[in-house]
Amino acid sequence: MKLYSYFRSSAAYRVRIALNLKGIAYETVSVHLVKDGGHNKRPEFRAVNPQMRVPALVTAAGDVLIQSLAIIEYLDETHPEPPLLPRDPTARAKVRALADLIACDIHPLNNTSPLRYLKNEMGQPQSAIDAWYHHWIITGFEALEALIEPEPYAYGTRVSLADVCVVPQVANARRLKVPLDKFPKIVGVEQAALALAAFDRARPENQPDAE
Ligand SMILES: N[C@@H](CCC(=O)N[C@@H](CS)C(=O)NCC(=O)O)C(=O)O
Repeated sequence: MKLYSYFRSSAAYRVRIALNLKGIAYETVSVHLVKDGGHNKRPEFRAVNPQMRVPALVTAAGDVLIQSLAIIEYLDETHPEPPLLPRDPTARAKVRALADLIACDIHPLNNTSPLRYLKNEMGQPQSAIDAWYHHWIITGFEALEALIEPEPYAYGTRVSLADVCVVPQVANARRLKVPLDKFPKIVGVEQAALALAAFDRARPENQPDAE
């Protein structure tokens, strides 16, 4: 498989973790999201993903899949071990809710495109953009902190899709210097997950395109 990725992309980080957990070998194709206004805007990448975002996964059959959660569910369905969603429907809904809280409600507000829009089209100073970023991470993390019960992972004793989303979002928060002292449970989940090789190998600093 081939993964269009960028070392700092938290959505690509989720897919890297899932590929590693499943033991799937893949080739990284780096798409620099910052240089020259973003190499993701180039026609050659637009031809891969019309949304011009990473990740995009080219499967062994040559299909191009986009959207990290759709890709991860595809990987979970085609490579069932270890499962990233529990079997019980209630537990599945709870794990998906933790993942969606991050992927649908925190991450889109703090992504490169909206931040650039705040700066360039809305004329906001960097201080306002930083305040926006911190605000949406902190309100999201307050809910997440109340919902998780590290045992030691975000949902029980097995790694799940929830951990796959938590770890990259915490990495983003750390990079943007969001204080995490109010979130001991989230940090506990991060630490338990990063102790696993599949998570550690997926870290931004361990990627071939790391800067
Ligand atoms: N919902 C998408 C989000 C993908 C996404 O926004 N990726 C970011 C990097 S984390 C990106 O490519 N941003 C480029 C841009 O916004 O121009 C997913 O989960 O895959």
